[in-house]
Amino acid sequence: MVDFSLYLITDRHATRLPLLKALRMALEAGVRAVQLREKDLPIRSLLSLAEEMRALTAEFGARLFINDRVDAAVAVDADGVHLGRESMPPHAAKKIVGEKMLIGVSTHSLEEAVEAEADGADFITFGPVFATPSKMKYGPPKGLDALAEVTRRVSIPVFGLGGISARNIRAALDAGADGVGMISAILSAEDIRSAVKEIKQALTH
Ligand code: 3NM
Repeated sequence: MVDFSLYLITDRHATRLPLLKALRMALEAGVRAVQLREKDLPIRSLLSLAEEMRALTAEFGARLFINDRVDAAVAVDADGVHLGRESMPPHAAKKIVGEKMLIGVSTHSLEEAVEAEADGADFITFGPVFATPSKMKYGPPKGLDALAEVTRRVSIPVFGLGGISARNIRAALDAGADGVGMISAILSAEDIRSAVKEIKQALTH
């Protein structure tokens, strides 16, 4: 069950702190779901980071997702796997991870969103909603109208992603999003704990 509305995605290059220290602060302030997404790490380093993150998230009763690597998700007993365009499709991942692991899928168009749901995704991210610092990687912003359309057309939870901060969370929720995903608004914040608190406040008001 998707029981969180704030989805923190990692990028160890986005924080000046050691990643695990930054994550501990975010968890202390109330983050309940984290996706390990360190695409440039070779599998052994990724796996040992995943093991450390499994222990850390368990300490806080938080959910751990692993980006792309279904094998690593199984190996560390993660709560879910997050699949992208280059990952195996949800129906195939489900055969490996079984029924109790959640499957998140990154989508960037209405078609991808509808397809992800039909193929067995438990939830999707849709984006980039707003301009992100790394615009080159994720393409131009899709905007709130596109987010709203996706939320109308799928019945699984939709997380708005890309350029999300405390300031625009209300707009994403008003567009129908069930939650939001983010990297820099948390990991690059001067004070991670207060950033998370402000974001959580915006999510509940
Ligand atoms: N995926 P920030 S946008 C990892 O659109 C990611 O699928 C995106 O970082 C997508 O919160 C994005 O710093 C970056 O904008 C999110």
